[in-house]
Amino acid sequence: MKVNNARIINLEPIIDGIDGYLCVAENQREIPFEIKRVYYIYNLDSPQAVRGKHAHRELEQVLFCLKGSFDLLLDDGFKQEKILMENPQTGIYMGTGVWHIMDNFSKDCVIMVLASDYFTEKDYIRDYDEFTRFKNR
Ligand code: T46
Repeated sequence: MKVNNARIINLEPIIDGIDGYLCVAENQREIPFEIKRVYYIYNLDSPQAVRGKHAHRELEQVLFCLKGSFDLLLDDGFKQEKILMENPQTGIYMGTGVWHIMDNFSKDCVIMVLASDYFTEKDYIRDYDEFTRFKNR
């Protein structure tokens, strides 16, 4: 990937024929950190819905689009990359200091995020100028 501190994590599905596919994501294996929190986002019916617009100071996360699709814009302060999230096997690892914006959600979109720590608002950088200063510190 072009953006620093972000990469693709491909989960190899266990294919059970007519019984469907199964994907596994384990601590410190497919997921490169200890998972302390899982959250999911759904009910993205509005075409105007936009989420993210922030970066994290210390949190690491892996995002999966379990159903439907959305666009994920990543920005490391120098380079930007837009990824179409539409495959539940494909996770995006976002390390510290990656500004991200999520939009263009399909109505049936379900996003799951695995995070390396508990929620704290202090870890968020929600102002782009502050993000630029953080990256140039
Ligand atoms: C991220 C992207 C991918 C909590 O109270 N606990 C939580 O664990 C989370 C994730 C959120 N919240 C509260 C904080 C806000 O008052 O829920 C509200 C919505 O959170 P936010 O506006 O940050 O949602 P998104 O979708 O813009 O961002 C979320 C995560 O917060 C963020 O860490 O990287 O998904």
